Amino acid sequence: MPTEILQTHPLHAGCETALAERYQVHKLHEAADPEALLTRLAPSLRAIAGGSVSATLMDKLPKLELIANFGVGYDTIDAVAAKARNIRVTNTPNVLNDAMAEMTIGLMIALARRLPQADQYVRAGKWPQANFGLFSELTGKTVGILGLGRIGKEIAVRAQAMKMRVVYFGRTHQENEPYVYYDNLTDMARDCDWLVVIAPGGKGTRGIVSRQVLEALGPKAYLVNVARGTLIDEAAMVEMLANGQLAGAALDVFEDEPNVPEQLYGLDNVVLSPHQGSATHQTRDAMGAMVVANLDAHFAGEPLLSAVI
Ligand code: 8YV
Repeated sequence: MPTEILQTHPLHAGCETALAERYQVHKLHEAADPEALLTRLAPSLRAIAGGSVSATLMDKLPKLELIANFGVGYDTIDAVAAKARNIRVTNTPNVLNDAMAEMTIGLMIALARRLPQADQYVRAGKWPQANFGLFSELTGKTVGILGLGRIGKEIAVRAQAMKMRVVYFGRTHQENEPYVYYDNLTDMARDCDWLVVIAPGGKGTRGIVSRQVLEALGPKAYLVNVARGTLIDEAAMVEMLANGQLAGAALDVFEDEPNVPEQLYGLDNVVLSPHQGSATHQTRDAMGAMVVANLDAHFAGEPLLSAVI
């Protein structure tokens, strides 16, 4: 009898195929009666693939040993509850660093040079009538990175390739990094032309990009969020973008995905993207492989590849 695992939401197709080859997979998101499924699985279910795991869900699955999250950010898993119940948690670090960094620089250029609008302009046949305009460039500007972790460092390298000056804010001063460190986010925002948000989500960072930070960033500066919507005071951000108190924003993540504040649709100084940071074939394949490898390691009694708990 193959080991029974639970999938909490749709996963990358290759990952689903590999899981189905090895395990008996139950899909919570497809269950006609999720509660009945959980009751039935309670005596046997040993692992979850995917995120969105609350303490309540854990309590319904007393034999749960492992949660293998598809993603580096595991803010949808109650990590404290998992630890208290001796449930291990794994994520998918490193394999998405390059895709995330590419996306970040892409969003920055798209925002600065108004690439979505340029495309629309040409398609609408407006080019013969007038020039599209002149815009700003990244070269020579200062970018402040909120969260100089694995992905933040890849963004920093690429920003330097764009001839930008890189500074950062985070919990710790990383002495070996060549970038200027700020121990105060508001101070950094005041000194930046761009603020890139790439710190983990969760309680510890909720609302860290507050109205005060956004005011310090100011009407000439641009905001990029490729982390989690929860890090930014979204209501303040929308209001300030609409009032010209921020120059613009490129947003891949939102507080209540897939719902986007409707006011953003009407703004010309934003670039919107549907949480695509890691969405490339090679990266999603690698993330899926890591989910499977963590499950396999666990059930083979081997060390987990990427345990966070
Ligand atoms: C998502 C991400 O996991 O890794 C993360 O933390 O946010 C993304 O890579 C991805 O959207 C999975 O659905």
